[in-house]
Amino acid sequence: MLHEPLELEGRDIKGSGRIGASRGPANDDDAQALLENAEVALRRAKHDGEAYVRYTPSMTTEAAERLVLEGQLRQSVRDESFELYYQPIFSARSGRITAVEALLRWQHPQQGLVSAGQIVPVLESLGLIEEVGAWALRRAARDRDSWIEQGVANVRVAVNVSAAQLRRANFGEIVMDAIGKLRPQQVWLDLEVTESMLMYDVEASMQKLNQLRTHGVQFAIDDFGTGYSSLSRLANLPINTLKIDRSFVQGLLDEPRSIAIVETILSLARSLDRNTVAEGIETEHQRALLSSMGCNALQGYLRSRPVSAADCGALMLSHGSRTDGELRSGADLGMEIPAGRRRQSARSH
Ligand code: G
Ligand code: MN
Repeated sequence: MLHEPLELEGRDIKGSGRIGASRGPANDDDAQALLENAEVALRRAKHDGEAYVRYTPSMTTEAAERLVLEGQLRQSVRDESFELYYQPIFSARSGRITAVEALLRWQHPQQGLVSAGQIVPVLESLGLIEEVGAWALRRAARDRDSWIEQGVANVRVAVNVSAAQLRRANFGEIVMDAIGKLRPQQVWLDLEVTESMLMYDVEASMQKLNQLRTHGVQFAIDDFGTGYSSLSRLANLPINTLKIDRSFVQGLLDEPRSIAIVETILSLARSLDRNTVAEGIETEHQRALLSSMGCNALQGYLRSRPVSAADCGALMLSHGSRTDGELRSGADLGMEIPAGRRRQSARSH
């Protein structure tokens, strides 16, 4: 009803509206309280994109908890008190660490380390994601710099980008500002975006990606297979890597559908000349299967959970990703690095 057009001076005027309702005396018998509750319901309706939401008392508790969380997050943005953890990505063939993915973590005052999945939506709704996103790029650049100083080889670092960041007209400048000052001659950054982000405004996205590509930035599509990429558009996008979503990897054993999807993605990647990374490898069986299917690289708990920057540096040094050793198969994972070439690692535990 709210969405029906209104006729005004011969023209159809389209309006929209949302309703938040609360009922007395069930919810409250005080008019003021009823109105406030209705407003809580209305805010929920707007947030969830619903036309009509009826108030329930749990909404007040949730709203209060959210307010506390928002305050804490805003404070953390001011203090830059977030952390980046890194999860290695391994070559399927050699076992060597080829890249690491930076993952945002937040130190919750009571709950300990909270992961990106829980805080990114809140940061997005508060309009803080761009600031935190830029911080993550600066931090990733700095962490990489210190790994290089410790003797790690020219490792690539993948950083996740959120839709709000990519939508900005000056996305390219924001990225270059954040990373440009550090070893600008080195090409090391992969930005992970999702299918839906790219399909939102394909023309604009393409321009932004191409602009950054001229500076050596590469792109990966995260959680690939879960969105609705148009194949013809995909072929035109300057994407280097498809990251096969964890859900398909987990379904490989008992869902024939997952095998079919993974095979399709791998053959698509081959014909478009893109790299592939399988996410969420947890078992040796999954690793062997994906390697034999021709997937280029693997990421997951089987080989390494996300670890701190210091631990990640140590991991790379101990796995032979060193600048002082040329790329030899003997330095691949699983084979010992000759003791003489071993360097004191910075690992703290
Ligand atoms: O959307 P994206 O692929 O960037 O998400 C990465 C998230 O997946 C991280 O929070 C990371 O902790 C989690 N993750 C990484 N490897 C595994 C894995 O092997 N199994 C599961 N269940 N989660 C993983
Ligand atoms: Mn990712």
